[in-house]
This record gives sequence, C-alpha cells and structure tokens, in this order.
Amino acid sequence: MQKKTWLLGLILVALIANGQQKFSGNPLFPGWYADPEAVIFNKTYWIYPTYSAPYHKQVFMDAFSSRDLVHWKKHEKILDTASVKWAKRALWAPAIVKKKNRYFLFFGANDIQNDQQTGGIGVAVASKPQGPFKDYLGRPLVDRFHNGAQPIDQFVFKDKDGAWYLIYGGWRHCNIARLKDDFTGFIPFKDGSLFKEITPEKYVEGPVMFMRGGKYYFMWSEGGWTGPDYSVSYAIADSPLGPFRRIGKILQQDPAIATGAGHHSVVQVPGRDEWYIIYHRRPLTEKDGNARETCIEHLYFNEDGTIKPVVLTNAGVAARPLK
Ligand code: FUB
Repeated sequence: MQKKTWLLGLILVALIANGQQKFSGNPLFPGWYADPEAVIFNKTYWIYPTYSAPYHKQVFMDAFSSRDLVHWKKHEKILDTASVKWAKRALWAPAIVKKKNRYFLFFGANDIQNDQQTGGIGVAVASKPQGPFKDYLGRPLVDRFHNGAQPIDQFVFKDKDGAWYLIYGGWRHCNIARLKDDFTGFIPFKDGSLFKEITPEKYVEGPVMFMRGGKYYFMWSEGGWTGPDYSVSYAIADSPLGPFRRIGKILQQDPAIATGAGHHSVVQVPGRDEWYIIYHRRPLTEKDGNARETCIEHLYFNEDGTIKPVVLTNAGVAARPLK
C-alpha cells in the first residue's frame, strides 16, 4: 500500500513538472529532422524541416506547429513525392511563404548532378499550412545549373517594395532571381539576366535573408553537412543583391553540446526586436551524416547591428506565446 502511494506521488510530481515546463528543450521534437524553415502563420510557429534519412527514403516532408515554442504538434506527410510526378527522392530544405491565403512550399528534389537529369527546385501549393501540398507547376521551377549553383536549398525573400526573390544554391554557389508575382517563373534583371550570382566568401549552401534596421542580412552554411564543422556565417548589405562581404561565423559546434550546427532559419516575433535561430545539429553520440535534429536558440544583435555568436543549449528557449 505504502509503495503504491509513493508511486502515485511520483507520477503526480512528474505530471505537475511537465505542466509547468517553460522551456522548449533541444531538440524541439523527436526524430532526425534537418534544414528547418521556421515561420509564423496566424500567431502559430511552424517548422518545415527536411526528413533526414538516406536519399531514397526522403520521399515526404513532415511539418511541426506550436503556439508557444514549447509544445509541438507533428503534421505528417504534408508533401509526398506521390503528388509530384517529377520528384523521386531527396526532398530537401523546404521554404514556405503565404500569399493571398495560399501557402507556397518551395522544395529541392532528386539531388541532380548535371543538366541532363530531371529535378531541381519545385513549388507546391496548399490552402492550409499543414497541407496537403500539391505540385504547383507540374515541372521544376529551376531545373538547371546556373553560375555553377546546384538547384537546391531555396529561400524565398519578400523585399520591402513587394518584390519576391528566390535565393538558392548548393555546390558553393548562390544565386538570386526575381520571382514573377505568381511564382511560375522569373523576371529578368535590367541587364537581361535571370540568375545573378551573389556568392560570398566560404559560402557552401543553405542561404537565408531577412531585414533588420533597414539592412539586408544574408546568412549561409559553410563546411560539410555530414561533418562536425558545419556552421553558419553572415554578411550585411544595403540591397538584396549585395555585395555581401563575409563578417564572420555565428553558429558552430560546441564540443560540450553538439556538432555540425548549421542550415538554419530565423524568426522574428512580429513587431518586436526579438529573434530566434532555428537550426539543425548532431548529438555528440552520433556520427551518421543524417543524424540531425532541429533545435532553437535566441539570436542577439550588438549595438552596431552585427550578430552575436549563438550559444548552443540543451534547454532551448522559454515559452513565447504570440498575442
Ligand atoms: O538535407 C539535405 C542537405 O543537407 C541540404 O540540402 C543541405 O543544405 C544540407 O543541410
């Protein structure tokens, strides 16, 4: 009898502790998930990651939503290669935007190695953030190498004048292209070109752009994603076209916490100078390239606008419901 009471007490304490949990913890949710694209839709945080597995198993994407950064709900198979006839494998690095009550999910597929192969960057569309997403174009949006950039790792940036840009590229080259308003193709730049190379020093992949204080922050991943030295660096410019001069590294492994920290996204609490970086990293116990999990930390700035180095934590961040 005494033993039973003790056990019940223990369960009660665990339940209370769980109910009072105020920190997200890292990783944010279980499972191998990489390249997290974090956004806010309708006062809810959403994360769209790559399902991190061998390429032939990367045939779908899951998404995760949260009202407070602490409690996460999994939305399974929001996109599946079954609904994209040209995509067979290696569904990578989603980027998502909302436009006129539709959600456009840009994704990489097939890991093409040359212009003869089918694949590249595609677009899927849905009426809800949790999908189901369907192929929007029936073909890739970018299906060739331009300026040496493998068509993967897309990011979609809306400029202050309303122009939409696709920023993308693997294999150490990064391009920017101005999207047509309906996302079916590209608008040429003044010189007639469609794809402008904006590659900064040491760039490898995973571009991200955001604005703060009237400046364009450009971030990217460096090193090899399967190794410990994967990391994130950044530049600041006055235009989305650059030029981007590398300022330095702000996210990297911490031998006490995790390795391979990189391929991130950035979220701002609307109307506030409060920022988060959402990224993937590899637990110290793991060596497999695909053993990547999605984590979160605060992103802080210095007075002069430069970014402070990110501190990797196991605790993550405190609950932050959106009003
Ligand atoms: O997850 C697949 C690939 O790994 C991404 O496209 C790269 O950026 C790297 O994170």
